[in-house]
Order: sequence, then structure tokens, then C-alpha cells
Amino acid sequence: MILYRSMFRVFLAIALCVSTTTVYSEDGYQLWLRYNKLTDAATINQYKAYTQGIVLEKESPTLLLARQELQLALQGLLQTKVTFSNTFQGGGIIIGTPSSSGIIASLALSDKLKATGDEGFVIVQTRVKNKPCIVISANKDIGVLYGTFHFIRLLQTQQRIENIAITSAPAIKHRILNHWDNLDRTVERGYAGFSLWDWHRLPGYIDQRYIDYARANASIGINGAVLTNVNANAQILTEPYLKKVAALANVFRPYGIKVYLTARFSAPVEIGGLSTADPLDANVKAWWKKKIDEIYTYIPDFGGFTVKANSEGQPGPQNYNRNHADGANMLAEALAPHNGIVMWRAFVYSNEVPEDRAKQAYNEFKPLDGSFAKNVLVQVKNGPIDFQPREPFHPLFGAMPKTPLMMEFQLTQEYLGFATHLVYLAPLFKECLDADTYAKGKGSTVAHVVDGSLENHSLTGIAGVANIGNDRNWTGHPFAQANWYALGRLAWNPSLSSETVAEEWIRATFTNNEKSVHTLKDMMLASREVTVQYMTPLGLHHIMGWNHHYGPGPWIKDKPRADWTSVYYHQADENGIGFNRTATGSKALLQYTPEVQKIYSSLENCPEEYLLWYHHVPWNYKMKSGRTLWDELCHRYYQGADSVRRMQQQWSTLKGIVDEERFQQVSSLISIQHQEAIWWRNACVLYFQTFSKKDIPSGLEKPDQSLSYYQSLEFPFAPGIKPKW
Ligand code: BDP
Repeated sequence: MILYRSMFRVFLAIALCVSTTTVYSEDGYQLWLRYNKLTDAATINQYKAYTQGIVLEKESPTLLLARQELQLALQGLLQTKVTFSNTFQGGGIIIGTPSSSGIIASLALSDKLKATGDEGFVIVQTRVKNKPCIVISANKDIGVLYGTFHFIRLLQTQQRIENIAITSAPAIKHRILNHWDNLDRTVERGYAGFSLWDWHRLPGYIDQRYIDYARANASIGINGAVLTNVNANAQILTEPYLKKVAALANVFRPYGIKVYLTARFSAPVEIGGLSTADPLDANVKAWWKKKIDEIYTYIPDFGGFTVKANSEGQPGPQNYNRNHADGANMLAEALAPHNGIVMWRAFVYSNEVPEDRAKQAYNEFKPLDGSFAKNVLVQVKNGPIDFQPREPFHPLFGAMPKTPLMMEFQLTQEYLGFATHLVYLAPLFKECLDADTYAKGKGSTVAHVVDGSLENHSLTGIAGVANIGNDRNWTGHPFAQANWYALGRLAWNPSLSSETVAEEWIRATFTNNEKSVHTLKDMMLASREVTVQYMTPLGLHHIMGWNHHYGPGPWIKDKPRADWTSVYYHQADENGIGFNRTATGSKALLQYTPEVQKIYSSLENCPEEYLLWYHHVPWNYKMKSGRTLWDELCHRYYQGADSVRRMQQQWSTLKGIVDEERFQQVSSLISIQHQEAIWWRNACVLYFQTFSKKDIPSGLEKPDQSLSYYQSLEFPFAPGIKPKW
């Protein structure tokens, strides 16, 4: 019933689109699953040759979803009626597994299928009873669903399908969204409305959103959702909430998505009535074992826990003089009989140690390599500080060979202009994944650490901190959908290029008009670098507004901890600017392999995008451009802000091609982005000028406000702030 409701909406939307020749309105709800009529006649004709019908011999919940999706897509994209049947009538698309389909079992696909594991798929064009047809098959039902979505993507992006022969399997096993969602439906660092999870009305009320969410994830291969904030609330582990979680798990299951929760380490005390949460205490162990066994009575395929412990005030094993492995292994032991996993986060930095924050996770975790249980992944943020516009890769990648390390990226734009700025993050993800750790010589990329190939780990994972809320278009900014999309696609295949992913997304989300695809791709591919320029050029980092991280705040100082201030990170003084992390400074660079050290250690050779990350550099230092550091810094800020204006012009060419509603929405957002880029530029240049004591280079327009004006701005209600419990 519920599914039909959702299909009806999509049909309605499609009907509306074709019933009018003028540009129609869209609100972005359909994401990249729009299935609007294709425009290229030759392509449509080619596709029609294969759309006489869909054959699904034996149904299952997941296979039914695949069939319905395919029918929906074909009918929308080709505007023809597509029937289905459980017998082969000659031609069409056959979907299924060797065990659900006699036809598929009779085809010589077993060699190909062997290589695709539990989730991969094979798509081939072949002949059955001498009739041409397309076969989408897999070892398991979920692979058929993934294959179906892949096939649909080929159609949406107008690829040729004759002689198609695709074998695909995910490179990474656990492809997960981390929702930082609180039980009151606020979302920490969330900028797209409130949480999707309507805890109050669960389990009785199943919101259509849950189904549409699962469908969207399945379409890009995401197979896990951590439902709750890493700053966890133990209540989620109580019986009433577990029943609610179970209701969500039931919705997600046919889409191949497992649910996970965050485990608050002190739960045995808070909801269990124990006096300690010491992981080596027998009662604590017994409590968790019982709790975990109980969870599996509600959710037989529960995925496991994500844990933030001894970080930013969260309780953890160190409260009892135990280490991270003691804590992780205690939970892992109780989860193991159920095949559950622990994703133990390495985002830790001590309250006491006055050590460069960039070094602390490595210092704490590296000595523990080899001491984690088999079902533990250590989840490491992409960089050593905290999801900055640009950071080097985290030094733990390549440094813990005996431990499977899971990647944590942030989709929600906490430090990247919230859901107001257009920032396509695939280039950021790729920069990290493609970085070479040199852990086992050249080619030891972060991607090979994460996909397990470098050290032969079969337990692998990648997580994205979700940017999804209950905004009608899911992510607040229509383009932020691309970051959700990119996470899924790159988790499946980290070797895809940012460009390929962008192009797929653009064609499915906006248009197949070649010129516009080109313009949109250009905007998206440039956008991350543009943001770096107007926020944190040349390796600057963490100079955002205090706590909410909205807007510039390079002047932030005198807070409870030095590493919660901006002055700690930029270290500007009258001699220069930047954080010396080389051998003569904090020595953070020494945590990397000698090959990596060599790239960054000398001031002369350090790539300029990381200059101020690794070096404290004199204001008069001669840059590659021939300018002084001060002049170069100013130029970068100005260039960044100017580039947003260019983006604005590019977007304006889409008028009449993109539907009016999304056109207007993006136009307004880019115009705010432009104003905010100027705000960033002016505030930072004026502030750093108090140290450099130099003029803004001639030819650059002077800021129209004073530094004290920018410093006086306050945003007590900026969205996404941490809850105060
Ligand atoms: C920072 C966020 C904070 C998170 C923390 C984390 O500011 O809200 O709780 O990371 O990842 O980026 O645990």
C-alpha cells in the first residue's frame, strides 16, 4: 500500500511533466530518481528495442522492488507502457538470481557471477530463445536491485546499451550514512530541517519518507544507516526505542540497508542501574551482552554500534583507566555471535594534553594496532583536525596495518557554508582517497587502506555524516544532494572520478542537455576549490565562527581550550602566519612516512595548498606567483569571492532549461553564497592585516565594513549547534 502511494506520486509527477510543454516546477524531492522523459529520439528508439516487458520469474520483497523500479523508470524515461510477467514471452529485460530464475540459471553466467559476491551484479545483453534481451542478475536479491538501479542510471544518462556487458561489485563492504540525529529530532550539524526519524510516532506510524530514503540509498549502494548522533543518548537502547528502531529496520530491510545505533559508553550506569561502565567489569560485560541479545530479538539483522568515546566530553573506557581497545572489544565480543560490528571512532583529543590536536588520535591509536577484536573497525575522519575545507589525509591511514580502518567523511557542510553554499565534495573525497600514504611503497593510497587491499582486510567500511533532514528536497541545497550521491558511488567504486560522478548526477537530476551538463559540471568541479579560497586558502584551517562554525571567526581566542580557538590554528603574528608542524615545530608531520614528510617538510617545496598547515611563513615570503605571502593571501581571498560571481553567471545560463522552482532556489542560494564569500574575504583580510601591517594590494576593492563590525556579528540561533545535555 505504502509503496503504491509512493509510486503513485512519482507517476503523478511524470504525468504532470509530460502533459505540459512549458518548463514545469520541481521541488527536488525525487532526487536523482526523476525518470522524466528522455529527449534524444535515437536513444529512446534504441532503448525501446529492449522494453517489451520485464520478466521476473519468482518474487521476493527485494526482487519485487527491482521490478517495480524498472517499470517505473522505463515508463517515465521512455513514456511507453511496460508490462511484466513471470514467464518469458520473447524479449525484454530478465531480472533475478540463478536460484530465482530458471532462465538465468540456464545462461552461462556463473563465472561472471562468482566475481560479484553478495552484493554485486552482472548486466548482459544476450539472446534467450533466440530473442535479444537484457539480463540483470546477481547471486543475491540485493545485487539484482543494485544492478537494476545501475541499469536505470545508464538509461537516465543516455548511455548505449546494445552489447552491454557489465560486472560490478562494491569495493567496500560497509557503506554507511551516519546520522547525527538526536531523539528530539534536532540534528547536530544538520542544515536541512529536522531529523527524518519521527521517534514520537514510531513504531506505529511509518512515514513515506522512510521508504523513499531507503530507495534513494539503495540506488547508490548505501547499505547501512547509523540512526543516532555520535554524541549519544542511552535512551535509544531502552525497550520502547528499540521497538521504534525495529520498525525502521523493517522498512529498510528489502532495500538492503541495515540499521546501526550509537552506543553511549555509560549506558550501563544511565539506564542499567550499575555503578560503573568499566569495560573489564564482569557486570558491565554481562549488561551489554544481555542488552545486545535483546536488540537482536527486535532486529535480527542489526548491524552494530558506532562509538564516540573519550572525545569532547563523551564517556569512555579511559574514565576507568582502560584503553580504546578494551572498550571496543567488550562491545565486539557481545556483538560477534550475531555478526554485528563495532565502528570505534578515532576522533579523540584529550582534555588535558597540550599537544598539537592534529597529533593526538595517532598518538592514542597507533600503539593499539593489533589489539582490536576481529569485528572492530576503527573509524577515522579523512583529516587529522575536523572536516576542514582542506586537510591532509589523516596520519593513521597506513599506520595501523593490523587494524581495518574505516573512512569517515562529512557530507553535511559544517565547515563549508552549511546548506547555503554550493560545494561539490567529491573532489575533497577523492583528494583524500587518492593520496599516497607510502605505507608499503608507492601506490599505497588511502583508498587501498580503506578498501582493505593494502593489508588484506576483508572487513572494510566508509561512512558519510549525513546531510539529510526533513526539508522537502532532503538536503537543503539542491546541489547538496550530489554529495550524498557521491558518497554512495565512491563507496561502491573509489576509483570513479569526481567528474564521472558529477555527470551522472547532473543528467539524472537536472538535464541531458549537453551544453548545460558541461556548464553544471564546470561549476561543481570548481566549487570546492573556490570555497577553500574564500574561507581557508593556502592551508589555513579552523577559523570559522565560534561553536556554530558559521562564517569567519579568525579572531576567536580565550575559550575553554586553546584548540577550540582560531588563533591556535593560524598562529598569525607580526612575523608571519601558519602552524609549524615540521620537525622544528609540533612534529605532526613526522607521523607520516618519510616519503610524505619529504613532500611537505621544506618551506620551498611544500605544495602551496598546504603551506600554512605545515609552516609558519613570513609575510614577505616570495610565493610561486612572485607575490609576497601577504599579497598572495589577499589575492586568493578575492579570487575565491570573484569565482562565486562566475558561478552565478554560469547558473543564469540554465534559465529555461532547469525547472523554474529549482532555478530560483539555486539562484538565491548562490547569491547568498556570494555575499558570504565577500564577508569571509573582508573579515579575514582585515583581521590578518592587523598582523601583517600591510596594505591590501592595489586593484583589489577595499572592504566596505570595518574589522570591528565583522567581529561584532553574532548568530545565537545558527542551526546545527550541539545540544547541551
Ligand atoms: C565536530 C562537530 C561536533 C561533533 C564532532 C564529532 O563540531 O558537533 O560532535 O565533530 O565528530 O565536527 O564527534
